[in-house]
Amino acid sequence: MKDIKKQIRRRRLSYWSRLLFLGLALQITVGLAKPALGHYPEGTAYRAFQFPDHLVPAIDGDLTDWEVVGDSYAILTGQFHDLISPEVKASDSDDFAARLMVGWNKAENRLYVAAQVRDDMHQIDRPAGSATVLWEDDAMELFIDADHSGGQFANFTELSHEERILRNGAEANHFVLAGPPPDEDFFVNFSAAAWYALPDGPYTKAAIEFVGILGGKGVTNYEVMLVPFDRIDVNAVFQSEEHLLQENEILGFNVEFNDFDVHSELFDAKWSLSGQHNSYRFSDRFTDLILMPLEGTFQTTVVKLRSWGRLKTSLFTELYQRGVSE
Ligand SMILES: [Ca+2]
Ligand SMILES: [Ca+2]
Ligand SMILES: [Ca+2]
Ligand SMILES: [Ca+2]
Repeated sequence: MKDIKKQIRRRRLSYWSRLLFLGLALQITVGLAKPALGHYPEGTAYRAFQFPDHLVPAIDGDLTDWEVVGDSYAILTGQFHDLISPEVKASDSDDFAARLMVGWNKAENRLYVAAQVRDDMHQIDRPAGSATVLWEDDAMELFIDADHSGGQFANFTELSHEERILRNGAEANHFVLAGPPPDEDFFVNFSAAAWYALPDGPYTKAAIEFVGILGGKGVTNYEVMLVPFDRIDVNAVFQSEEHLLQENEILGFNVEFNDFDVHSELFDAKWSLSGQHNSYRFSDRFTDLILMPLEGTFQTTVVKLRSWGRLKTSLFTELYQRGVSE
């Protein structure tokens, strides 16, 4: 931007030309502002299926309740980018294959995420009591920036311990799931708010189902429910700001699958939906998630119910008015 302004001054353009340039400069500024809020890959927005109230999934690791979500909503292996070997093009293989789905429900104000991962070596080898290194095993990392504010949200190494506790995970969230675990921990939230990291709580729920041989071939199901927040207070829910989900709204969102195979602490791959590094620190590095309206089939049911409701209301009004006038 500075260079553009210098050029404008140097050329001593006429009044109208200057106006034209200012207009262009404004457009460029607006254009540049978008990626800062997280739009990776550019021009891509993933879709979240709106669950009708009677079909919201149970968080139990069994994904049959996601069969209602059409294939067009599925995010597949080819849409992920390996942050370790970016030259490798993703496609289903014995080494790694994923199917990710995102959903939401308006009445309950909840986001739902489900993933199925096939892996040639499902590696969970951390010792018991080491939940802080959950991500060093085959894991799903989940990132949400509900109000799409962007910016740094974690890993404030330059701040004091007290400030870090307050700011870590306040404006965006980073969850990790890995299992089956050697202890009771398979779900952590790096926001450090204990109330927002419960595997069976009112604001978060999580489950993992693994079928296969630990250290060998296997299929892992991940299932998560989250009530979204614009701001998390580490101490209390009532001091936090819940985010109200709306149709067609765009949220900051990202998923990374960690694949450790032969080497315990060396990534074989780190599959990222946004394809950007440092998602654990900056929510600008997330991708976009659009909350879709109810699919047509379900809309008909709702419209029918509403029409019946209206019919009942008008019937009642008619009877009431008749009763009053008689
Ligand atoms: Ca389920
Ligand atoms: Ca693998
Ligand atoms: Ca935010
Ligand atoms: Ca693996």
